[in-house]
Amino acid sequence: MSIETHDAIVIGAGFSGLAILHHLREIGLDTLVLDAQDGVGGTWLANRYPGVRTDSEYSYYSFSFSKEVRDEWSWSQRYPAGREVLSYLNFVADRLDLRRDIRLNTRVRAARYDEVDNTWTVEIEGGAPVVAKYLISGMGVLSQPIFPDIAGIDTFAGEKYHTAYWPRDGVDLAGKRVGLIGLGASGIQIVPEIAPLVDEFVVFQRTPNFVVETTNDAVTAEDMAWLRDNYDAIYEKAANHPFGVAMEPARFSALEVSDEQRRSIFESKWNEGGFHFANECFNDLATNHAASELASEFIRSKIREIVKDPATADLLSPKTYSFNGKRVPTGHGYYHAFNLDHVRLVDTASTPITAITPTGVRVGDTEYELDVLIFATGFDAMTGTLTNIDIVGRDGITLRDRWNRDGLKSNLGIGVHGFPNFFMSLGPQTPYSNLVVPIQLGAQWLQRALRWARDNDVDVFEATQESEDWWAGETERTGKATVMYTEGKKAKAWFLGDNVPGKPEAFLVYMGGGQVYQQHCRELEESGYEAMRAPSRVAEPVV
Ligand code: N01
Repeated sequence: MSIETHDAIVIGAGFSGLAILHHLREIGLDTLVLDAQDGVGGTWLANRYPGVRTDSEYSYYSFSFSKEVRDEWSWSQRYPAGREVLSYLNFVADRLDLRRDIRLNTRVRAARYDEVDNTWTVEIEGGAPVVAKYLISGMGVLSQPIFPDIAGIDTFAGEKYHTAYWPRDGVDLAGKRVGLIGLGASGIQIVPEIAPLVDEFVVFQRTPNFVVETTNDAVTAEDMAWLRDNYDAIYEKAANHPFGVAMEPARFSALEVSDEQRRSIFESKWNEGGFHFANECFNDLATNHAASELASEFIRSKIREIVKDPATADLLSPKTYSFNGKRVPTGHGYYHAFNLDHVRLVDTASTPITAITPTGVRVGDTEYELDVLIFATGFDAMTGTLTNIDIVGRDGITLRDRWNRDGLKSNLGIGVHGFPNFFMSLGPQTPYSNLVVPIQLGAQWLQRALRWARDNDVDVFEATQESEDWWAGETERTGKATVMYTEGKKAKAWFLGDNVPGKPEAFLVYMGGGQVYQQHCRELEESGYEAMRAPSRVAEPVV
């Protein structure tokens, strides 16, 4: 029986998988995309919880490479809802005729490199294996959900949901007593959406967040016409911004202006909302602790203004770390929701959750009775999807064991030594960014790399050990120069791996700036991919 063979196999049919399929097809590579879900969309298909939407604005949260898609797709809101992003990705799949090379309901169990044939064999749950020269991960960075390790979690007799496994048909929460554990970006989006629907809402908070509220204006036909005329410039702006947003980087320090000027700048960017606050106020909110603390105090003052009950406002105000210590979430009426009488904030930092019981959640000795319990407890970020299956490189070592043994290593988050012809879209140590930008630029980089390999008869790309050591050093050096390190440690941020008990702490993302990262990718390309061409092994003589 002959085995099904392709030039490239991509795992994941989200933003990454769609972009890569399109770009590899353009250079004539026979590419197959495999995805465990029953539709395209990746994270946007999985995360269907109430309130899910982009934290990036529509104008730079989409691909720029297809004129057809740009001309024919219209967004309806400044921060599109999850279902609209999912529709967009379905539109992309249809418009670019991608579906014929996407196989859904297909869960990859393992992938093994064969040194003799220089191929990857991909094992599929309940199906025949498929083989390809190139294996590419588009499995997503926040796609391996985690549940908290709380005693009795399986005993809860009511309805239990994780934000990343939300039922397709939705959940009827009307008139119910609902509890929520987890207040990162996901929990923060859920709170204002479901608060008006439920009878009682108990929000269990372990660590408060600095939420920047925003408004969600309608996108008009004129806005879309303007965007179509200016798309390339907007995309370029986002690509040149450290965090991949189409904004002008701020030019001066929070410490070099008067108190009055600072307040006025904070106020105006707070009014613009969302990522404008973190990116456009001052140039040192991510690098200087005193500046980050000034932003923290401004947001605390906003919380006190919005939340009527002073004790609740105080609890919602982070004090153990400062602004940027966690990925800054965008709020859509988050703080206002706590003014509703039936919304109750329970502090589980001072008195921890002791158990989940069949009827609710116990905090210290107090039991909160609930009909529904929602977990917005996050993900094993950046590496979780890659270590959850067996990706087996040279000498039979899995990526999981390689990283356990040697620490997190990659060349630019794209390739790993010992894993020839294996590429990652948004692998660990890629930029901390609006992700659509590195996804698109990464797909274009890969297109050029694989075309070059074909034109130059190069059969194997494999990151050198030196390149991995260099990039691990760069990632650590640049990361440690930010408050994301000092404050992120205090806040147990996912980008340090500190949100997963037992996970070794490491910078899982590159904090040195998306534009600097892209420059490194260009240099790698211009060098003839030198650092991706580990010396090939010479076969041992047979005695
Ligand atoms: O997950 P998180 P998320 N007991 O890890 C709590 C992206 N995203 O899904 O802080 C009690 O941020 C934990 O508490 P603490 C975005 O990049 C994007 O919200 O550890 N609580 C925390 O509050 C984001 O940063 C968008 O004390 C426990 C929460 O669970 C990333 O995904 C939308 C606990 C987890 O927060 C992750 O966001 C949504 C325990 N044992 C997400 N364990 C958009 O832009 C965990 N927690 C659309």
